[in-house]
Amino acid sequence: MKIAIVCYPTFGGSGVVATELGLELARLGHEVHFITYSQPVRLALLNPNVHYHEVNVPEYPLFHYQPYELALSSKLVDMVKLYKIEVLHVHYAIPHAYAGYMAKQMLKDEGIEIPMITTLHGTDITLVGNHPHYKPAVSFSINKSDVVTSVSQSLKDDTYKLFKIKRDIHVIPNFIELDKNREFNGPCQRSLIAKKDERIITHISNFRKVKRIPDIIRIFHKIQQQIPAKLLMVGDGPEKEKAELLCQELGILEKVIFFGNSNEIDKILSNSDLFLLPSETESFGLAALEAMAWGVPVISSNSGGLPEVNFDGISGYLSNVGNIDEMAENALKILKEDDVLCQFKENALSVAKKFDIKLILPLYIDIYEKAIKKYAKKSNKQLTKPESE
Ligand code: GMT
Repeated sequence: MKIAIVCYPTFGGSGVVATELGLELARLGHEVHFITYSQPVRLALLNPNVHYHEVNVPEYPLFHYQPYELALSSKLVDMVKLYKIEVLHVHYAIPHAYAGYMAKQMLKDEGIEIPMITTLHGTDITLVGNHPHYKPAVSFSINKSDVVTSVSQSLKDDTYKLFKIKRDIHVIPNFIELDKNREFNGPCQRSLIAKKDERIITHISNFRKVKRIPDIIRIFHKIQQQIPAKLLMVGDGPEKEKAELLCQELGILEKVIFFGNSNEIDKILSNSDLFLLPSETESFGLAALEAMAWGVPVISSNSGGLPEVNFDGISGYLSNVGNIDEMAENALKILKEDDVLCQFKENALSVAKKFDIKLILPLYIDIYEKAIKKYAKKSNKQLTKPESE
């Protein structure tokens, strides 16, 4: 198949999912075209089936806001025609589904019909898309998609609650590549980060308010009062500076390492003993799943789709949003004894196996194939219409 993937190229979960999906499809022999405004952070281009087309928005003094949707929809039209792309898969409704729909209409005008799959990722529904300024456009473009998928049951329920959606939403959970090289864990790596007796606790995100960064610092503050520990804070965003100040205020700055955005996520996770994700809301929690794939148990809130990923008492523990006392207690339950930690690590990995890319990818392939077939039938019908019509 020839598939166009539209996504955000940044460190956010939706871009990571889109990139990993595209790369795996390319490995299976499909031709994949990434269309976005800069090269996705996890995109390795050393595969003849992987193409990357950059969307450029020319500056013009009249534009107070750059018309990205316009440039994206035009780029989609051009690439579909040039590469004979058969299906559009847009990740994150805003503005991708909207631009995708416009591209479909422009193509239709030229006699080319192509299906569009929209994958909802979370904040496009629960935070941004729900804003009255965007809501009508988001509802419209979801309803105009040929197939809609969401990354968790919880996100599907939220979408029906928040928008007037007239079509089925297929739940296809996020996934993880379990077969990749997971070899570089070792004592010398670990000793660069922490002392021998210290537990390593990690958080990875875009440091937005929704991640409740101060809760992470306060949970760690309680943990390190009981056991020797280090906190690794990976990522960057609006809450980072406040977090650094809070660490200073609590007198724990020397026990916390702020890495900023990193391409060494695997190395960091391979050396971690616990992952913290106390988010206000999380449609899935890909970062938690990535940790679990490295055998790292998770202490998280129980909001959104997190209970579908982190199994309470098995791969970690879940608590109500903001209950930092319980989160710290649960973290200590896992971290205090080596044998308990070992059991949780094993459990985290076995839960992660349920989200193996090998199990999830066929669900997307099935959707693409059915959509392409449906459109082929449609255009055959049009071709064979009697002349009198
Ligand atoms: O979590 C973020 O702020 C990034 C955001 C994104 O759109 O990239 O993540 C959302 O999509 C991820 C991939 O499907 C999910 O794992 C995250 O849970 C979801 N974030 C929220 O719902 C807050």
